[in-house]
Amino acid sequence: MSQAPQMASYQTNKTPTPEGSHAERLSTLASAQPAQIDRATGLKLFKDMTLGRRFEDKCAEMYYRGKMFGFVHLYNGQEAVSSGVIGAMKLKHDWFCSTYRDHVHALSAGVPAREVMSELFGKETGCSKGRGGSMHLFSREHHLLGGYAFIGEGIPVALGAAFSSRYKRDALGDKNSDSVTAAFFGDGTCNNGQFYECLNMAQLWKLPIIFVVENNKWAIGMAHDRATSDPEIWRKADAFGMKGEEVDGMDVLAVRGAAERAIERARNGEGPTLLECLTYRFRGHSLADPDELRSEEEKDFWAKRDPLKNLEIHLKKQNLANSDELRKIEKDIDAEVNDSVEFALGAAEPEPSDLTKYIWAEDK
Ligand SMILES: Cc1ncc(C[n+]2csc(CCOP(=O)(O)OP(=O)(O)O)c2C)c(N)n1
Ligand SMILES: [Mg+2]
Repeated sequence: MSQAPQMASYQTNKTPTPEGSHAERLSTLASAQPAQIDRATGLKLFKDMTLGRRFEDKCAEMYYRGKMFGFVHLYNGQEAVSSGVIGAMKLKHDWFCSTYRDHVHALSAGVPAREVMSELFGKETGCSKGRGGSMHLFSREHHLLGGYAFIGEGIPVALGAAFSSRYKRDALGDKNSDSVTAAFFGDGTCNNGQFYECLNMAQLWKLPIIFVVENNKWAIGMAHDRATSDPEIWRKADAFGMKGEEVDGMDVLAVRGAAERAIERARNGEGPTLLECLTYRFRGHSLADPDELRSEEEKDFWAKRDPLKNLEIHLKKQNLANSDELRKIEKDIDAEVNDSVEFALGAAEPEPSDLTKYIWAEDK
């Protein structure tokens, strides 16, 4: 029997190094115009990122203590992306779409920690009434159009929201319809057809949407550099005549700066942006992943770029905050997270008689 043909390019099209192509790129980023922030914004960002980090740590604790079940994908390490983008948008006006790694996007969008935690415990008080769980957070009030277990599933939904914003303004004459939609998804998802179809339509109709790629180098156990034709995802915008930008996704001010530019273009009717954030997850793919594939050197490289520590250094250097203030914020956040757990544990389960409720839109 003849041997299967060798496919050299299938193995990798880049030489693997502990840090991979991300490390080279971080040193030569195409754009490095960070946002300028005042003290209030700096503290808000620190608070939002701390909430994201500590909420996720608490989920891990609950999961490993056998109190939380199902698939749970944490966001540790990637906080600068959620806080940087959503923090630059108008809450309850702009729209957001997430993935199964959605807890922190929901928190940044203003969904109360109690409602997010309740959802993870399957309680009636959860933002999806306990029917969705970790991967399907939803809040109409906070314009969170969902977390999605299928990768890429949120992108066309986000596109629809962006289309509706434009349609209301241009076809229905609503001058105030200027909302922008942010769609968050991972590097692995960019090898999926829906990504390209939606980029095409977004550029064709100049839709007010930001495609936010959270490039954390891995799609479960598949290294990004091995899986895609050009690891620089932002360059794929070129094929559609779209604006693309790459940014240090461990630096919240860099992310915010890029987000501000993209939001401005979108609101002005100048169309979409493909924003690639170079980031890293500090934990395994999900809490069921023993995380044995990634090297210790790689993890160390990224641990040194911790976005929370980066922001703290900046705030102190610019005299925007001191250590005592930041420690106080952490303490308050810990209390908020503990409160969310107590609230969720004590909340009611959905009634079995309500099994078919919320499948279709409810009558008012
Ligand atoms: C349509 C579809 N195919 C396959 C899967 C299985 N799957 C779950 S997560 C994942 C990797 C996604 O990686 P990435 O987009 O980089 O996101 P990350 O988990 O790194 O945030 C895959 C292939 C899925 N959920 N949906
Ligand atoms: Mg990934």
